[in-house]
Amino acid sequence: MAVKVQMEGAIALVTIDREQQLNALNAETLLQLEKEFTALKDDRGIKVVVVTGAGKKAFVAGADIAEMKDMNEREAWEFSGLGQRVFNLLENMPKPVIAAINGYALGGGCELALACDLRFAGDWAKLGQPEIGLGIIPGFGGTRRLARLIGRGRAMEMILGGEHIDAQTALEWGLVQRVYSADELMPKTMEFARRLASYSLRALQAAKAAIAGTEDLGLHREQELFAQLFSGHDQREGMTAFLERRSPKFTE
Ligand code: CO8
Repeated sequence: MAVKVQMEGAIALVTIDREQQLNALNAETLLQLEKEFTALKDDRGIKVVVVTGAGKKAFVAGADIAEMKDMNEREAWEFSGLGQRVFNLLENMPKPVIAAINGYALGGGCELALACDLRFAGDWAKLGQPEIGLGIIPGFGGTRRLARLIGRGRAMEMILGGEHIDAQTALEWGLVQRVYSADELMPKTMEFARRLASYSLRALQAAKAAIAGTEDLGLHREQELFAQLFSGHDQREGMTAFLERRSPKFTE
């Protein structure tokens, strides 16, 4: 199983466990996450959810490029829809969700962190939306959530520029709330989670609902634009070049 869930009192620790692929999200992993998040949503014994990645190198290095490479427009539309559905479920979870960003949070991995309520990062973490270099755009809600969190200018810089930013910059930009050393990241995250778990679930739920509201993110547009990029040359070239470890030659 690519997703592991451990309970510690009223805290659920969800670990994405595909360490060899830097925890990249394929459809199977997204479906497992959907199943686990649905169960946690309705579990009255769980008050706080913490999401992290297996190993020391990556939180999640993105959607699985090898799986996406040969998708057609329809398949890309469905894959984007699946990711959006799972991340919406997380964002709308009626209890706080904390991302413990233990390394690379790129593409779909950064989008996963954005769907959480709080982001605590290791000081070695790198965050980014590098999709542009693959000939695509973020397709799991990142275009809207990033702009909402750090503003349109910085979202443009990250999504058009495609560069990674370090944890300190992410902290300055408000993309993460706290930065910890490798020794501290999980203990401090769990300590904060325990603090939340000592409060009333009803009050936590009300606080989250009041802050988050029920805004329509307009993700349908992102899904459509994302999928259209799978009907041409550059997406396939970008992903093939990544897998072959060479620079892409974009022509469109
Ligand atoms: N997908 C699949 N495999 C991956 C991914 C990924 N996103 N990232 C890393 N891997 C694999 C590598 O292919 C490699 O596999 P192997 O050992 O079999 O060759 C293994 O993980 C280790 O990676 P590297 O050897 O590349 O490790 P490095 O330390 O050299 O580099 C990086 C680490 C910088 C994280 C590098 O792996 C990298 O750049 N990864 C890709 C990052 C990226 O571009 N992410 C965005 C992907 S696109 C996306 O997320 C779109 C989201 C919306 C999707 C919408 C639905 C269709």
